[in-house]
Amino acid sequence: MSFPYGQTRTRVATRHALLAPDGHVKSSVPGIAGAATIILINKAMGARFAQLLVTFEPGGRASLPADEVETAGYFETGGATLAIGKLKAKVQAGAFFFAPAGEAWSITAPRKGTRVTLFQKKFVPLAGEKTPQAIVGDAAKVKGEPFLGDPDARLQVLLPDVPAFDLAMNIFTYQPGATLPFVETHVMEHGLLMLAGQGVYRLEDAWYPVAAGDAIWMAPFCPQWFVAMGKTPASYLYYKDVNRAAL
Ligand code: UGY
Ligand code: MN
Repeated sequence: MSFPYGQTRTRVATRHALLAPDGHVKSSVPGIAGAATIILINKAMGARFAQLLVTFEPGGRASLPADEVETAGYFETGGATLAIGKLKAKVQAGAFFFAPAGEAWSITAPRKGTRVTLFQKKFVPLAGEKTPQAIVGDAAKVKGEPFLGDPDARLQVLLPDVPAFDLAMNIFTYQPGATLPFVETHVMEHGLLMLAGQGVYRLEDAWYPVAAGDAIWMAPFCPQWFVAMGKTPASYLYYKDVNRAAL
């Protein structure tokens, strides 16, 4: 949707941002071809990770080298062939993956309109822990657990919650009227994509109406809270950095 008179819901503040789809502009990203790629969040914004939204045309591909960057991805629509090192799989909407630092990965043969979110960061090794292994999974097979006891706010933890991983990728689904139980303020940074529904997101001292397609950046210690509104459940995919030393 575009708005007349130069209006938009997009807001980029120093320590948080809301990116509404009407403001998207494509970028050319090395390794990704035959696709519309939107860099939603990166270090130019103040973040320590990148969040990309990639919508493939038929014949498009992403082919990223083995380097110090790790990637967690989620297929929102469509399907493709995914290869991470020696691991190869045909995936569909709802699939997720983790490509560790040091392994090349690719997405090929995408169906038209295949939309993938990528979270990328430089891997921070942990003494005594091996670099995590490649993962391909299906979010539909990951049980949503009640968040802090609330069965109407369910969290699917897509990647293993173990010290070797320095990032998490989760899906949070709220029934209409359900909320984050309190205003969270934490050291972990978030990148978020609204997958379905709508609601209101509090970021620092501002309250934003949000809906499917919106992306949000929350810097470390950005106070945050969400309420799902409307008549259908709201859900979002999000990234957070985890499991590393405070100093
Ligand atoms: O994992 C989290 O910190 C999550 N509860 N935050 C959020 O949904 N904004
Ligand atoms: Mn949080």
